[in-house]
Amino acid sequence: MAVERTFSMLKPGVLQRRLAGEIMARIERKGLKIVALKMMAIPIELAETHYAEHRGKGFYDTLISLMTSGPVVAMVVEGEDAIAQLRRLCGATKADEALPGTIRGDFAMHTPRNLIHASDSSASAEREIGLFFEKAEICPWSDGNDGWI
Ligand code: FUP
Repeated sequence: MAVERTFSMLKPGVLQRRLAGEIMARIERKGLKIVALKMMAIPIELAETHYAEHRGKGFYDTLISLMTSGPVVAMVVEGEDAIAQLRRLCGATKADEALPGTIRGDFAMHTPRNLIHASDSSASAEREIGLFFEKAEICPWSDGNDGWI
């Protein structure tokens, strides 16, 4: 399996619910590596660019207003098959379809408040990492644990 980088973001509400540590712990325990991390308030233009594919849909205005309603935690996550692995950890987009054991399945009651974003393809990952991080903000590291994980 190829080592990939993916973009992830803990949405507004996660810090307020004191769930950031719990969610990041799940990502770490899986064996994925956090190689960039920052807390930020997203300007509306960035939220609109990030979610441009959804412009015009019924949930778009709510989505943009929720995404700009408080700070997010943005991350670059690295690992073998990281894009699909992280999507599986997150669970289905819709809160009533996300299975128990997944982040959304365990903590989200309502789809607009589904807690976490994770890129859905390598093209999205590359685009989204570029939107949120400068190259110098990505900090690759090695722990010699690869054989154990
Ligand atoms: P995902 O890739 O799982 O984050 O899902 P999408 O890109 O399809 O949707 C982005 C966000 O829009 C979701 F995380 C939540 C919100 N959304 C809704 O509120 N209602 C919908 O029917 C679909 C998505």
